[in-house]
Amino acid sequence: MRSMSKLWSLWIRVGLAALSGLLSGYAALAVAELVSAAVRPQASPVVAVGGAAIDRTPPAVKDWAIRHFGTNDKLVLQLGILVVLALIAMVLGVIALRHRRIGAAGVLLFGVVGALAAISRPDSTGGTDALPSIVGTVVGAGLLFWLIGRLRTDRPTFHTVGDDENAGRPPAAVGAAGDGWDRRGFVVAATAAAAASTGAGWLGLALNGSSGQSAVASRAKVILPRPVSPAAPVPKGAELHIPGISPFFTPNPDFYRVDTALVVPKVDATTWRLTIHGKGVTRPRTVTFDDLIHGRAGELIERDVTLACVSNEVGGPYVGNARWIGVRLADLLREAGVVPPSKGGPADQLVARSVDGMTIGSPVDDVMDGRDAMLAVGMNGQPLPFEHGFPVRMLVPGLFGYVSACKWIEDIELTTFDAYDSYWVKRSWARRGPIKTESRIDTPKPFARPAQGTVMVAGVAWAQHRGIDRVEIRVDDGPWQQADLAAQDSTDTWRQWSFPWKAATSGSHTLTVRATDRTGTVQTEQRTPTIPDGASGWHSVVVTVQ
Ligand SMILES: Nc1nc2c(c(=O)[nH]1)N[C@H]1C(S)=C(S)[C@@H](COP(=O)(O)O)O[C@H]1N2
Ligand SMILES: [Mo]
Repeated sequence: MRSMSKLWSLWIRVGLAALSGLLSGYAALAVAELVSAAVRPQASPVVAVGGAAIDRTPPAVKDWAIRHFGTNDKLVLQLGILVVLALIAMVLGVIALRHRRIGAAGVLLFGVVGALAAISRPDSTGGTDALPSIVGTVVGAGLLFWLIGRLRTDRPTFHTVGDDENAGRPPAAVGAAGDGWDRRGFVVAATAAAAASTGAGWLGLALNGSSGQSAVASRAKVILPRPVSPAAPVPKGAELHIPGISPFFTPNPDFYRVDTALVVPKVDATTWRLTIHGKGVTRPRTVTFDDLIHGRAGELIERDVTLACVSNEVGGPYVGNARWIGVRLADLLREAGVVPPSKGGPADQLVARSVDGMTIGSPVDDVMDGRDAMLAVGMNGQPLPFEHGFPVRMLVPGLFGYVSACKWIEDIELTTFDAYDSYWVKRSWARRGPIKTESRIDTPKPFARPAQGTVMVAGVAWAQHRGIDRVEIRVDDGPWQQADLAAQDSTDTWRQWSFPWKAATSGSHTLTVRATDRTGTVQTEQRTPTIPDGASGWHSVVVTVQ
């Protein structure tokens, strides 16, 4: 009986050791969060390690994550990191029961990992980025050392289970249920640590959440300029009023978001600068937000442009249309002395860099060929939302976002494709990413059960900078039939279409759509994955007519 209760007591101590590990990890992260509020939110270990993980994620996995979790991919990543940390912390706690120093050193090791991740992030501001991880894990290791100390018995009963050492000792020395470990001390220390950590973590989160106040204030003060070259009014009939179809303009809150930023950069427009330099830049220049807004950096234009992501699956949601205001990028480049390669210039690649270290490379010829490439400051009548690149982002109609649409831009370097691979290109996406001719059925939804009669099939088609010429629908294996096209706004925007389908026979039917662009290219049936240069294939929807 006695050895039974001893075994029981051992298990309790092992459980409490695991709990000690968990509490130490919690304290470490909470303190790190608080310290990161004093340094910068991006230096918090989960953000730094998460960012490093994103950069090292194989392209196929990244694409899978975007596909399955959408914009929640980052939340899922952070939760995953926390679960792994919790498990490791518990293991370290149990190890510490036997080897207190090793357990505590294990916690410190994680501090080193977090610190290294933080200082090696592309947007790191230096050694102070290591502080949250270091201070946090020093506190965590100290706490583990202390808590495990309470769990220790005078003698290492841990490995003497079986040889009944306590036999003959007075009950007081053994303890009512334990083997002489400091129960009261443990409970008090553990409770105090949990409470203090919660306080520190909460304060850290609150401070980080309210960081970037100057950026928020600077955005509130932005008055969008009146464009010298306004967008043509949207033609009558460009917007169909069909339930379930994507609206012609995607409202800002609904606009898809794809980026690698775990913490959305909050950039103060009043201190923002953009530098243009590199090969063939005879007049390197730094411009301010005021320069852009007041037209000193180039003509202010307003244009409707549809943006699409290379990670968008056939039929997927990562495409949106907005009315943008910005400075014509070609003006700025010409002022800086840039000559496109087709006219003999030395640089064929423009590399945009963001404040968070993203690099996006666009062909100089595309940017300067007369299309409305711009440094955008306004989106659908608002200053850019922080998520979409405030204060300034790049846009090049006709190119996927990963090779054109740098958000939070702060640097433009002229170079060559031979000399430099940008972020996504290093991760096996193609150097050049022109948008493919695509179409999508928005309504009916897959597995809808429409009644017999006329079913309105409708959606959008896009082939930016070429324009959409025709959209066709096929029911089951029937002939291709022309859909009705909404009026074309510009060749840089998507085009809505509709097709009143006479659904005569009940049962399951497959609706398939394909578009033809104005160069005569028909959307290919051939299915390709998103990697390396965007998905292709026809979108189809299966419905059951009642
Ligand atoms: N700084 C930065 N800019 C970025 C990205 C990013 O990860 N970081 N992602 C690019 C990609 S892949 C796309 S598709 C577009 C998406 O822009 P949106 O989030 O405003 O829709 O932004 C581009 N610009
Ligand atoms: Mo993208």
